[in-house]
Amino acid sequence: METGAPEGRLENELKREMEYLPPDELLDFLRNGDKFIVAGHISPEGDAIGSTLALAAALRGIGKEAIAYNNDIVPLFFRFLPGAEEISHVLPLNTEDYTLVLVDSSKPFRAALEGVRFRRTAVIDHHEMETYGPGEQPAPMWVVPACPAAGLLVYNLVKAMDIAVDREMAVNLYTAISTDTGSFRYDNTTAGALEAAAELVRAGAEPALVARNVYETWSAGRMRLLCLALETIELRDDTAIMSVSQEMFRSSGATAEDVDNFTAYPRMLRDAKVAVLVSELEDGTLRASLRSKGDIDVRSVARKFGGGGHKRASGFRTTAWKGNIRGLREELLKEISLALQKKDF
Ligand SMILES: [Mn+2]
Repeated sequence: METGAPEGRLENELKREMEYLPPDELLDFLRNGDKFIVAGHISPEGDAIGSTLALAAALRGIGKEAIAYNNDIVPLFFRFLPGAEEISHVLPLNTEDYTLVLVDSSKPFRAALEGVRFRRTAVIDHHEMETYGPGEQPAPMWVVPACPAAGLLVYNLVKAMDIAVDREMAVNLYTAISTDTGSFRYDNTTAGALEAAAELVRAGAEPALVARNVYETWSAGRMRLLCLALETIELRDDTAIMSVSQEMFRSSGATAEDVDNFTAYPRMLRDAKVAVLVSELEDGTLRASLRSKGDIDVRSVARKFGGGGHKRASGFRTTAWKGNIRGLREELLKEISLALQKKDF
């Protein structure tokens, strides 16, 4: 009879919990600074925005100046987040007086901040380590690729700094963790993520309210776009691929951000081990999102096209197939099929 968690699993879980303890270097760094800009990656989603807002609020809570920044506008689904309207899209003139804290990303260009001079730069991220040129690496860096969400790191950071988690912070962090785990359904859903979520609910986050805002606020245009996109789904060699063209955006009246998370649909197919969404931007640039339901490493595929991300969630943009959705679909199916064969071997 099997009871409880297999030992190896428990050990891994404990190891993960340890990894969520912020390094002292980062704690000192934040305590000693006074002017911060907290920024997440471009095309921000729940984790990038929730983490940015919660950390900025936490720093303000201990008397620091903290600007929440993102290069891009906040997607409609995340405008309900407390403080979302305060996210700045312009930098102060004297950026060199400010310390940059990158969240949910670990290189300034991911936040469209390359070339901007800051006093120092710190990183809180859960993506794979990037590679850095000489003198390029930010410090301190707290990068935990096994962590389900940057929001979970920020939560542990806030706790380690003895900052009280108020309702607004709780909503931001709960949204960060729940969206990055696919509402606690994906492989990255750990006991630690669920425990943090429970504590955040106690602190005032309302799961139903968050879910309603994130998942049940579609425009009619977005629903029409989905109908068109569903028609393009093809399942081949364990990969389900879907695409959205500019023509489809035009005829449905949907906006570019309406395609966010459409990968959820091809991945619902029982036989899909990998789900892909190809979408066409206004200038013909193609964007691809790759999701893996198991052990297939889709990041290695994304890298071949100049992108990156996580093992089970990655993506890229390319101008090499300008407007040629069919061509990129075929190339992707070929590359993913190779990755799948390697795995099965
Ligand atoms: Mn994230």
